[in-house]
Amino acid sequence: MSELILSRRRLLGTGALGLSGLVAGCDRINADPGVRGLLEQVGDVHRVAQRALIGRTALAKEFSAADMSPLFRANGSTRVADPAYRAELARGFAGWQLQVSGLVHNPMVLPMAALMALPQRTQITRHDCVEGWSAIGKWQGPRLSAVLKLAGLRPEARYIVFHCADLYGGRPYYESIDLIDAFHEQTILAWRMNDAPLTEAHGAPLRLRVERQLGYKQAKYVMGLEARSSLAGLHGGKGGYWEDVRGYQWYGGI
Ligand SMILES: Nc1nc2c(c(=O)[nH]1)N[C@H]1C(S)=C(S)[C@@H](COP(=O)(O)O)O[C@H]1N2
Ligand SMILES: [Mo]
Repeated sequence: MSELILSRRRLLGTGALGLSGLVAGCDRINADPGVRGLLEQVGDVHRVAQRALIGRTALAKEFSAADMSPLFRANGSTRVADPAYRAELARGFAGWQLQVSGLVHNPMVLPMAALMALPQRTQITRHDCVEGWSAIGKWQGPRLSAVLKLAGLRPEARYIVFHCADLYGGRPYYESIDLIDAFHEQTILAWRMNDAPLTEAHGAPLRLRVERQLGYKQAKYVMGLEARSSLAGLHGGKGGYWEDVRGYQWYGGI
């Protein structure tokens, strides 16, 4: 904040005024169109700084059932070739288990029944794909934080990696988020979409919903979670499929 006040003073050349003088004189200063432009710039700096500091835990907008898109398109992989996946799909994922590994005190496997037995969160949110489409859908599942609390993160853990069952363009799809998003209220491991179990096209049996980020972060076909201290040495090292392949931002904030 003091840095912002300093930069306001620098911009406005009001070093002698002091903050109260500056505030008192605001209306007068605001009336000058040139100064107003400068204030707007400072406002932008402040918005960015505020978002960086406290904005990460704010909730994504939630919608009502009436807002749900009649058609939620499927994108990226819509079918998984892996034989073990296909066998589990055929039997309703009865023997499927989520693997929780890496920097945790209790590495574990969780069958679907265990994920369904945890407290559930339901949210109607908008999915924004960088390819230029959006859709509003309803998601249900346990919070990722509940699973991480069961496993117990080690202090060195900084990232949660999502290992997926599909290959896209011949490479394994994967994604990762930091612990702010991992413990965000709306970050869930969804097994239901629009009041029905996830379909294969949308990521059955389990996908990530990390609602403050773009579509490519919403990993489908999640087979395993891995807590790591660094993303180096994992696939292309940039923390996600599109990050490695096409240089997309690792933090796809919206
Ligand atoms: N495993 C996996 N997850 C993925 C993808 C993918 O190809 N494979 N595509 C991503 C992209 S770019 C988008 S927009 C969304 C699409 O989710 P949907 O198919 O449910 O619309 O999934 C994301 N998660
Ligand atoms: Mo996307």
